[in-house]
Amino acid sequence: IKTGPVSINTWNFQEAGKTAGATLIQGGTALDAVQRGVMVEEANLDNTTVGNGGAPDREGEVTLDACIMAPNGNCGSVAYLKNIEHPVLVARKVMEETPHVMLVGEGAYNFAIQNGFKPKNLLTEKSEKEWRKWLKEKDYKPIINIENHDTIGMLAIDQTGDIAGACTTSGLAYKMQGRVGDSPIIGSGLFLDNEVGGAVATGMGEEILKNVSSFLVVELMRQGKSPQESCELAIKRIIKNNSKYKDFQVALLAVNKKGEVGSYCIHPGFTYVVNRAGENRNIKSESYL
Ligand code: SD4
Repeated sequence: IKTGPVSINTWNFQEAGKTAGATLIQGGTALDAVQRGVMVEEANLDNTTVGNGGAPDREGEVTLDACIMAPNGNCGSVAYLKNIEHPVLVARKVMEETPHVMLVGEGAYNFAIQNGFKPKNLLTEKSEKEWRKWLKEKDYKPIINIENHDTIGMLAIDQTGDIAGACTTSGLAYKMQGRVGDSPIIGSGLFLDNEVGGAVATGMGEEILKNVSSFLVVELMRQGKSPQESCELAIKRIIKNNSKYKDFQVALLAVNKKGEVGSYCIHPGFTYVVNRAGENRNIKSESYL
């Protein structure tokens, strides 16, 4: 295992990994690296699970969840945020410029506008068409590795050895109005401790929330388990707690302060990107099934 700067991110987001890696190589902070990395996917119209172009809820509204966590344990989060392309930037502002950790809905939106963010319609023609098609049957059944797919969670360790993380999503397609998933919840979609390492989650948010999975992974690493073992144990906890585990996907991804990386998921199909010294590698996660 090489020490030195490293970034990891969920799914096959190569550009995000490269952006974070480039920031780290230039001596940027882990916090800037994860912010810039996940912003690539927030702006990517082809990614229908994050930011602009995200699939809407069942009322046809795109609502975004995001959070960011700094090496000193500070964090910021937004949930149920509409019409703002880069929720991670708003989350960072919540962290740095308010006495709070989390702002939601109208309050988060008003805060963003007061801070100079410009409103933007995030529903693309393509997503609207898909939604109208869905309205005919209204069958709410997230498809493994498809509708649960493509939330970006990212962790980075910079040249000084500090770790930071971010997570951003539009959540599950055709979710109920007002639904918030795991992604903006510190401890569920993301958690880190600068003495130990960090973890991010993707997949069925409800199951991740019920098991506080990212926190669990970090606490297992604190007890001396490797990132790989920790992700496996945390996935097995989800499986133990829900006999219907074959019906949903959850994937966990972690890095410790030595730069060792691990990942585990329920169903095969989850991959992640590791960027070391500016070089991306896409890795297939091991799975329970
Ligand atoms: C959620 N965990 O809102 C997110 C969905 C996800 O890739 O990970 N999509 O439940």
